Formats: sequence, structure tokens, C-alpha cells
Amino acid sequence: MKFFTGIPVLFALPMASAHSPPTQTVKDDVIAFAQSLNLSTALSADIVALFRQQTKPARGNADLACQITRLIFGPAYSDPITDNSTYTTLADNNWSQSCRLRPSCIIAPRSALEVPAAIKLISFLDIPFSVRSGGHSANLGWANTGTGILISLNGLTEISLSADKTVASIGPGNRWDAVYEALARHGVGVLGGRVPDVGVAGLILGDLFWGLKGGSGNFGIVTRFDLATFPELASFRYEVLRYLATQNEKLLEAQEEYQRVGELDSKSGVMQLINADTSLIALVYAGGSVDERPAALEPFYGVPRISPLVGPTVGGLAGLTQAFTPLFSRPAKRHTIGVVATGIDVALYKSLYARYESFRAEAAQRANTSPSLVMQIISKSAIGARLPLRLDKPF
Ligand SMILES: *[C@@H]1O[C@H](CO)[C@@H](O)[C@H](O)[C@H]1NC(C)=O
Ligand SMILES: *[C@@H]1O[C@H](CO)[C@@H](O)[C@H](O)[C@H]1NC(C)=O
Ligand SMILES: CC(=O)N[C@H]1CO[C@H](CO)[C@@H](O)[C@@H]1O
Repeated sequence: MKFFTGIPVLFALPMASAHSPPTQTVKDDVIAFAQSLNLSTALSADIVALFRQQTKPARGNADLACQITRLIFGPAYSDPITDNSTYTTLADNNWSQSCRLRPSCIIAPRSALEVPAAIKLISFLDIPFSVRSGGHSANLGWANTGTGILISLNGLTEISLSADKTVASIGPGNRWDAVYEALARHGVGVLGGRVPDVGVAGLILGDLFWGLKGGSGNFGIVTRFDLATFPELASFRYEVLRYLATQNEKLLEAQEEYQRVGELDSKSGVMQLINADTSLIALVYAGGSVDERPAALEPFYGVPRISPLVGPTVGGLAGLTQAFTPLFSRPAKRHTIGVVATGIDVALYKSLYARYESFRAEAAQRANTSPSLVMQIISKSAIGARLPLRLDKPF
């Protein structure tokens, strides 16, 4: 203190203000912010009061953000102290353990109108955040945050149909099985995921929609998807065939044959999954009857198989995805996923398969693992008809 004696007070003031912004400016900002939230006067005043009580800087202050959030959102708010059971359920609503984190608090908006307030708060205070639809991500730290606010969209579960049934309006908190079941009651379906508990928004924004492709939760929060419906998706032929692993090379040959010839019939589609002991091939065909094997899918019938997971059925996406449910084991595991895109080349498929087999054997010695190899056929007709990704053009 002695050192400063005699230094004019005038000098000391600017020093202080360089470290903490002048009180008045902060207050104006805060008042404008509180007013922008469209709350009652009393609630706005409470928010301003919370800022006044802070001893730490407001920027980046997750505790303050959570206190404000609690005032604004009431029962749509949870943290580990005030509502640990809701908090724990939402925080662990993970498909993959790799994404299990502990956010400071969670907001689960009950309507689209509540989403802007959450975003205003997060950006005003500059708080790390994460947005979750279904949480079906395997990327480390995705769909959750360990340092800020999780916005869980699980409360936005609208499913409605336009009067003429051509457009379904779907909230991002839905999972595909619920969507398929609800729409099947009206004789229509929408294009979505094959895994029943995948969230609607993660799949569409992660995989399908051109404008936000790859953006996942990073460019904005979609509060409703209006999807075109197709009656064909409520009633088509499907079956899920099962093969012993000893047939895998033959299956890859069948796949190549289908890709060269069968897929020219745009009514046909194939999903394939290679696991340790058995492989599954789901064969789908628009229209068709139980008794009639679609010629386009013939290559797969030629390979010796064991009893099917699902026999020939005429049904919708709800039934087909339910059949897959036992394949996606719970409780959650840790996942890692790698993807490579190739042209049609059976020699390459076989060498990828050999690589998979040696990886599987090696991994089994080190940990309790269950590697799968999935080959996803993106057909010419799918690219030409509706996919917005332009996979026919070089990246
Ligand atoms: C603002 O609040 C009023 C009253 O609660 C509500 O009716 C209105 O929809 C809100 N407006 C917006 C844009 O959130
Ligand atoms: C919340 O519940 C979980 C699971 O029961 C428990 O591990 C954790 O300690 C609890 N947290 C608090 C702050 O009580
Ligand atoms: C919804 C869900 O699968 N939650 C799981 C998340 O991970 C933990 C740990 O494995 C499980 O206990 C939860 O059931």
C-alpha cells in the first residue's frame, strides 16, 4: 500500500475498470438481455438480481447460467442437486457410453417457443453447450457436454399429419420407431433410420439433409421437421435372412451381383450386417407379396442359410425396425465407428472382410469387444431419385 501513497486516485480508477467492465454497462446489457426473454416483469427482475449477486465474472459462468435457467424453465430444468433423478436419466440417455458426460445442468424445452430463450442465455453468457435429439452418436463427447448446458430435445415429440396425409410434422425429440408406429396407423411412412431408437434430428441433420449435412447439432436447433410421406413405406415386402459366418465370402459375391444387376430394379433394397458368428441380410421390396421372391434379390437366396430372423412379411417400417431391436444390445457400450466409401469391387470387399476378421480375432484377445462390418449399398437409383448428397459427384 505504501508504494501507492501519493499516486493520484485518478490513475487507480482506469486500472480497476480495465479488469472489470464499468458496472453501468454490464447492468444495461443485463437488463436488455432479461427483457429480451419475454418473461414477466418480476422474473426479469429476479434475473437481474442474480447478476448483481455475482462475485465472479458473468461470462463463462455456468453456475450463474444454470441458476437463471432454473428461474426461466422451472420443471423443464434439472441439475444433479435440485432434481438428480431427472438429471441422471437425461444425462445417461446415451446410446454409447463414449458420450456419457455430466453437464452443469440440463434444459428440456417443452415447446419450440422455449428454445430461443435457452440459446439467448447460452450466447449471452458464452457457455459451452450441446444439443441432443436421441443421443445416438458414437463420437467421443458428442450429444453431451461435461462443462456447460445440455439442451435435450426429448420433450419436443410432436407427430402430426397434414389433412391430405402427404406431410408429417415431426418433433426432434422423437425416435424413429415411435414415428413409424404413429404414421403406420394412417397408412403412410417417412424415410428415416433403420435403428429403432435413433433420434429423428441426429439422423436427418447428420446424414440426410443437404443444407445441414454433417452439421449435426452445430448450426442451429431444428424444432420441427416436415417430411414427405409415402404410402409404400407403410406396406412393403421384407425378410431378414441369416447365414453362418462360413458363407460370408459367398455373401459378398452375392452382394456384388446384386449391385451390378439387381439394384437396377429400384423397388429393391438391401441391408447387411456381418457379426462374429452370423450375418444378416435384410431384403426389402416395394409392394410385392409374401409368396413371391423378388427376382432382383435372387443372388442372396442362392447362398445356403439358416433359419431367418424374420420370414417373408408384408408390413411397414415399424415392424421391420422392431425386428432389429434385439440386435442393438443394452445397456450401452462404448463404440467406435469408421466409414470408407468404395465403388463396386468384390475383391476389395473380400480384403476388407479379411481385415475385419483379423481385427476381430486380435481385439477379442484384449477386451470384450463385438466388431461388426456393415456394407451399405447406395444404389444408383437412390442417388438419381432423391438423395441430396450428390454421391455421384466427386467430393
Ligand atoms: C411471449 O410470452 C407470451 C406470454 O407468456 C406468449 O403468449 C408469447 O407466445 C411469447 N412470445 C414468444 C415469441 O415467445
Ligand atoms: C445423483 O445420482 C447418482 C446416481 O444415483 C449418484 O451417483 C450421484 O452421486 C447423485 N448426485 C448428487 C449430487 O446427489
Ligand atoms: C438409455 C441408456 O441406454 N442409458 C444407459 C447409458 O449408459 C449407462 C451405463 O452403461 C446405462 O446404465 C444406461 O442404461
